[in-house]
Amino acid sequence: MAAAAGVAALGTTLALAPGASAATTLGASAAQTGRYFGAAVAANKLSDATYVGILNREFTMVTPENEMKWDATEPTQGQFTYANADRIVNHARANGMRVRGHALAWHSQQPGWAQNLSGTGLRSAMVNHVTQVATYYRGKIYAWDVVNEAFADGGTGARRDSNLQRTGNDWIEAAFRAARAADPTAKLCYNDYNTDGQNAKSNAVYAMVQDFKARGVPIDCVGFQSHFNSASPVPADYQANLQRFANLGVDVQITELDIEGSGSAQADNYGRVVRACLAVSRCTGITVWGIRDTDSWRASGNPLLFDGSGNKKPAYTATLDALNSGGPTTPPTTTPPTTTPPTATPPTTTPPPSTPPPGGSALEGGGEGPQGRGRQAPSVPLTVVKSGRAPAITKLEPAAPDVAAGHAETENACGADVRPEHAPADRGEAGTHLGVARSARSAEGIPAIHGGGGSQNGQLGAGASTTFGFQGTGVGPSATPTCSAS
Ligand code: 9MR
Repeated sequence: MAAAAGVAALGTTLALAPGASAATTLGASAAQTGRYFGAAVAANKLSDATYVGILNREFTMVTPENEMKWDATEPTQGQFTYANADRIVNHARANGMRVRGHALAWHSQQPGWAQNLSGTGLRSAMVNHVTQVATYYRGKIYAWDVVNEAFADGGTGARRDSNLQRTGNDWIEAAFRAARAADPTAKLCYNDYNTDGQNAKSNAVYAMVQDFKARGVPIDCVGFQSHFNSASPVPADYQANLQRFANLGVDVQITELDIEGSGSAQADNYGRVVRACLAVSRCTGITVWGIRDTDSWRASGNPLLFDGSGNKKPAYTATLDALNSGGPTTPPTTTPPTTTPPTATPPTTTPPPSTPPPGGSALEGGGEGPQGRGRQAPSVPLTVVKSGRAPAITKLEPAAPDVAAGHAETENACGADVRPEHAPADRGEAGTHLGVARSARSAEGIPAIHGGGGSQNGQLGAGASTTFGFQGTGVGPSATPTCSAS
């Protein structure tokens, strides 16, 4: 059987050495715990120097506030416009930030033509929309809010009535399956509000996620919007609620955080939210819904971390302090979907049948992807291209030992997206997943390696081509993780 390895060095700038001073930006501080800190961004503010200065300095994740919604990306049925969304995505990527996609299927902000559809016409339009947008951004999105706000408020635990819901109760899973097929590299999230504590609505979402996991409907994460004010305060059981979802085997993310108020009361609430996320190992990051108070959808409540002039508020300081108090010892231990480098280059030639590679050399190639900026958790895709008339790949795994002695912590995953041979990557054909993740963590500087799961393993047929890579998030001086296939 064949084996080949890609080798990556984890970033060295993330370590908070004993005695080192605390991180001074939200993104750098969150990265020390293996998490991101993001902001909702509006394309029309990317020409505002103050806004962009704060964005580039503080944040490691970006969510387009409106630019990826259905009305923005498909204003006329079948005609897609990505100019404003692209401005945000390109800005984020050029500055070392990742992107949360928001949102593929939602009852609100639909274009007029979709509002006028129903039944199978609307269902197929929705699935096509999900497929087209997720395919267009394939490889560029950390996580998609695949479905947004599909449950009703109040005590019923029912689905929200909407044109999408009236196409059939399975519309949510249809959206998730279409998203997975279009972009196997993105985490797929369900996102909602008033689900931040345990209540009838969050119980209903919980039951849906549990059902999806049981039936193999692809879902990787749940987003908790976390729009708080005096009428809707941070729930006492906020952390417990995040944890119970995480216990279902999904990541949890705080996706649209804002808290109305001022001074120390507002600051205390921000601190509580941050500490709750840090206490849940699968809480992978926090996004605030805007940068300055004046950028907020509810500006009159002054709910954000910077005032209208771009000055840091007490809420900012409380957030940074809470992030820094998390220290570098509590990384999320996630099992992400498989990761495929967007720049993967399938082989263009196949050896003639008369010259199959001898038994042990079915994999070849290699390369190193972008390191990202030091303040961001490094994501280091490597590619190894399998070519020729090779034996089937049925297993991928990180080769042990993959943690250098003395590392505080690391987390990694090997992944491959297997497409039918000759299927152009840019058309986004879906295929089988091959993937395995392994996390390792050391409390006393002695690496402990836990075996990866095989639940996402698929099979690559003889003669087919694929790429596979390594993604790591960690803190430490160096590492030489490898992916191997057999
Ligand atoms: O912040 C967004 C605002 O600019 C839009 O006008 C509004 C339209 O519905 O959507 C706001 O963002 C919402 C997000 O997409 C979903 N969760 C609630 C957010 C605040 O309304």
